[in-house]
Amino acid sequence: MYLTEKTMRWYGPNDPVSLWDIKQAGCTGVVTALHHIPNGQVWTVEEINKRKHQIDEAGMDWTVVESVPVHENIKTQTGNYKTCIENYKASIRNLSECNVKIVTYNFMPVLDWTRTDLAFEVEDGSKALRFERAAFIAFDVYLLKRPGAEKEYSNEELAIAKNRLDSMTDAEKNQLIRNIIAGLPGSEESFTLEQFQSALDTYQFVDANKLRANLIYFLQEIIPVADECAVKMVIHPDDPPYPILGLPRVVSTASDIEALVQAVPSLNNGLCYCTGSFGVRPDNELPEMVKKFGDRINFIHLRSTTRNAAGDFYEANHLEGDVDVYAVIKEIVKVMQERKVSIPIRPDHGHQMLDDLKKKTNPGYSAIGRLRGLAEIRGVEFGIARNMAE
Ligand code: DNO
Repeated sequence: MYLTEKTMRWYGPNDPVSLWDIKQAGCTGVVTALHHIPNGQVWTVEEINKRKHQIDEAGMDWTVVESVPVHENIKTQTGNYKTCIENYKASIRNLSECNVKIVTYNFMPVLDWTRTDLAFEVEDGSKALRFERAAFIAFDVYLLKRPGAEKEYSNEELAIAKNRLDSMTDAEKNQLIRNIIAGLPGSEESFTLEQFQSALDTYQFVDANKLRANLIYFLQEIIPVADECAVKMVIHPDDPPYPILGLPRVVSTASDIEALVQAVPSLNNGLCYCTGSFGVRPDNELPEMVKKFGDRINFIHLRSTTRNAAGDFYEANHLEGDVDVYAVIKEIVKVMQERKVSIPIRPDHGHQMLDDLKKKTNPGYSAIGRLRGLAEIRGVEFGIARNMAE
């Protein structure tokens, strides 16, 4: 019986959650990255091994890299992008040499994942991450004042956003700005408002077609290297899974993934299947996507969101919300038996709860909420797998 390999994300030696915490949560694998190496530069064998030894000492494996970030110049194909791609290839080769064989990345312009509220109190008193559309529009139109932004929203939406803005104190406005542009954990970029607008401007001539072409070019360059050294590259979907701030996004739906597979069919051109990101779109059929891309799903982020008609969503408990986690896990268990592999999984995010409410934690990545998520996921998977086997 093949079960998923249980992992948790670790932000390295400065993470308030220790490797021993992760081990006690029942993980055998760790997901981490060399966040201290600037985006675009080579990860050397020496630096990779240093990190690997820290994880070995806690009796776990460095199962997945999340992420080797893709430099903005690669996404826009400007400046030294060719050098950045060569450096990326060198990092893949070096990781392989150290036997780290699964590499996550994303191709979201400028921003990685985006939320407006990092401490949204849910009814049990725990805190969740939330994306509130009115606050986001208020940021875009009235705080950032992005040229032309108001044309992208309806009059009704603008009126709601203006009301929302007027309800905020200055401190709340500043917090909203920081939440969006100061970089959530794991995103490699952080901006001031001026820098942020200039970063957006670099996409003036990059529409969705161009971004997709640039992504395919990148894949055509790096996947042959991944093939040569048996590294599985897994792309993380856009979060949220639609264009924001006038920026194109091209990894949001099954047909987006299909286009990448068509262009570069190697199975090492794979997917980090993130139910929390894909699940924000009601038109993404999550269990179907596992069936469709099962042969190239090589890393799983499991979490659920609750969305509403206004376009807001918050991160629900792992077995609640709009994602049918049971149905997803069932398909994953089937895929693993067919492929005869254990796919690494991590509980993606978790509520800040219990003792963690008193601590300074990385938003989404406190220990206890993820422990709860992992325990629930593990139980569901175990039940499904045993049932299938009997
Ligand atoms: C957020 C994460 C993302 C993810 C990157 C992958 O919690 O899932 O930041 O790590 O998009 O490159």
